[in-house]
Amino acid sequence: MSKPGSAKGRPHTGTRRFISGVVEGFYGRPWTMEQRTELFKREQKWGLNTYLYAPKDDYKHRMYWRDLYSAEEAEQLIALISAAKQHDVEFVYAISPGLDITFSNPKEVAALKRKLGQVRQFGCRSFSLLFDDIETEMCAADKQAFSSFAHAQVAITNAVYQHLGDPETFLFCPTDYCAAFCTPNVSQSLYLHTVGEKLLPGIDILWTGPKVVSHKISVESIEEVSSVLRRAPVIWDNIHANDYDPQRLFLGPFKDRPTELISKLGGVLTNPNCEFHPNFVAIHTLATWCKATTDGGQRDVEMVSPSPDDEEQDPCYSPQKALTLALTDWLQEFMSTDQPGGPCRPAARFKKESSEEEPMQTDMGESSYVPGAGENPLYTAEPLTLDDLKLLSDLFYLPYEYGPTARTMLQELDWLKNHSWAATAETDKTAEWRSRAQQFDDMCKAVVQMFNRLSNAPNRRILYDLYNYICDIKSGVGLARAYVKTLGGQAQPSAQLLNDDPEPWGFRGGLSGELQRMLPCHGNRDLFRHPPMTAVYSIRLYCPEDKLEVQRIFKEMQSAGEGKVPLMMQPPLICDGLSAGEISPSPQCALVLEDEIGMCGYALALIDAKPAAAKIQRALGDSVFKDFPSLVTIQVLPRVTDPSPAKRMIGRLLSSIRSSGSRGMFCELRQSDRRMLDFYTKLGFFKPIQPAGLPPDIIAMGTSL
Ligand code: GDL
Repeated sequence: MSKPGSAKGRPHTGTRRFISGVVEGFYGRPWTMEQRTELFKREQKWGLNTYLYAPKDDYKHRMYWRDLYSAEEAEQLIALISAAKQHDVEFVYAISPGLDITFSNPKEVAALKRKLGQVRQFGCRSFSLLFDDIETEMCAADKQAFSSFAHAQVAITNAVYQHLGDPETFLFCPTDYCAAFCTPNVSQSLYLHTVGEKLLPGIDILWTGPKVVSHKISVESIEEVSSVLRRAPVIWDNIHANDYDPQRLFLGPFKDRPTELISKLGGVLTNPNCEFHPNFVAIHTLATWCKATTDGGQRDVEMVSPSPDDEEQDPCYSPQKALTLALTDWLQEFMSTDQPGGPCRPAARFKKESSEEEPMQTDMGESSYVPGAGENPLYTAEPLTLDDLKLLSDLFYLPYEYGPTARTMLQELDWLKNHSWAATAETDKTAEWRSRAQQFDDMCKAVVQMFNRLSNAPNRRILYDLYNYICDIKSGVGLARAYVKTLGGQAQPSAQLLNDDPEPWGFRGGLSGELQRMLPCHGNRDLFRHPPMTAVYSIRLYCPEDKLEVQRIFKEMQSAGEGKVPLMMQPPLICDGLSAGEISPSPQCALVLEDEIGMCGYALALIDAKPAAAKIQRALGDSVFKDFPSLVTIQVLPRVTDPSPAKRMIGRLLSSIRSSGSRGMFCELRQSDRRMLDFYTKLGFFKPIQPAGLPPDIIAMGTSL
């Protein structure tokens, strides 16, 4: 496989050029012609060789795919295709006819050929047919003509490919374009097998990896799909795509794709953020990745031995180093003003010692305003720094990962919240609480400073693309900061955000946010609490030999949860006897959870909880046992970051208890046990109950069966 770089064609035999670059393939406002031309310049500079034109919401690419381009549009496309050529970038024109094409109608095939023929006249030599995100059910006419959807797509693709004279680059995007879409799986997918077998060998196939937005793409997964497709796929990478969530932007490095893949793929095209300018990092780091070689060949930058933070070290590519390189170049871009839309107000001036630039002034001939004695000094903006950009990237990192500073902020806020009892009362933890609160405040301040410096950067185009996101994060951080101040007993005006009648920025997210907060699973996928699951868990029935391990987990969790009041001074819970092995769980009502290390959790239940309550002299009213005769307890070690195994255990116990004829089940929790309180609350079906006879620090939650 030759290295990326040249835009010469892809010979069908011998060494094929590695396709590298960008696919404009997202939903939403397409990029402008000017931005695309800027992209070609960058691609050339960074050694990327391809641009795939596939903007989902461009009328004539998808919805009105049959319509030919008008003279004016033609002029623009001709200019664009020629700009790509000038910059040694291969322009691939994609069309998405799948929304309404009738594959079996020759007129439709003719329309497709006519449209692509027109684009060929514009100077384009490389094409692509995309069948992603469409209905998989064929119309009656097509069902008669083709034995499957794959057969229909392949027939039309092969016909168009041959009509265009077997172009050297021709890409096909299947409807099942990631492993998650394959039934029953990649190796047994009839659809993929048909595509692999019938699609002409000169046609490349696009693939997004295990998922639409793939966290990691492994060598094994590519080997598997390559053998089904009978060719190396070209990755359409959605790692930086943000068209599915208006609050997210991805400024982290290209990551979690081993460079060993380079020799196993036909290429990689990134489908990045909808906003053009923030894609600097996405594209720059992809270019660095593409330059990595495993054969010890020439490298522009030393990419070996990444920092110890890198979980999986790639001998040829360090995401952290690639990120620093990208941000260093991006900083220059922020500082450039040689374009319309640059700063034009005196407010955008910089402190003299830190910038060579003349203050921008458009007051045409008028002398600058100089404040007199006792008047307000002029606003001076500090210049943006590399650290600001590092922080920005950390806050808007990758879909499955926050950057290091963002992670620290989340951890610290979580700790401050969970130890808020130490904030005001004088305990041995109070000094630590205050110092950590101060550090948290400093981190929040750095975000505000970064915001200020960014909003004064000379390059306004980049700023405007980032603006909504940085405002949003500044506001979110402001709320957290106010909250910590409130916990620490410092009455700050900003804490008003948290009162009963907050401003609209105190409750964010609109209707969509509102709906999400109402769902019992809200927060289940928080990256902070539940990073993507990589461990495999198994749940099995408890047996008497498990007693010691269950006791161990119980003790471990008890000491982890120790708060202000030592445990022995707290009233016991009815379920403690179950966990401690003093009471046996009811048959079929006990489960244990295991991972590759060993037992990591359990869920135990009693169909009739009355005797256990009597054992600890808990005098609950009879009415409680009438509505909720059964009792459950669950513990899961902190290393289990995914909430689903615990939920599954509860689900299984609920059905066992329901089938025993019980009317309801309850659990007891200590008020200080926020973790379990949160767990039961998020399940959605346990509600607080207040039976008479419950000690003050204990909460009971119940569910009817
Ligand atoms: C998709 C779409 C793409 C979109 C992306 C992220 C492919 C092949 N198609 O499924 O247009 O931008 O998800 O939302 O990825």
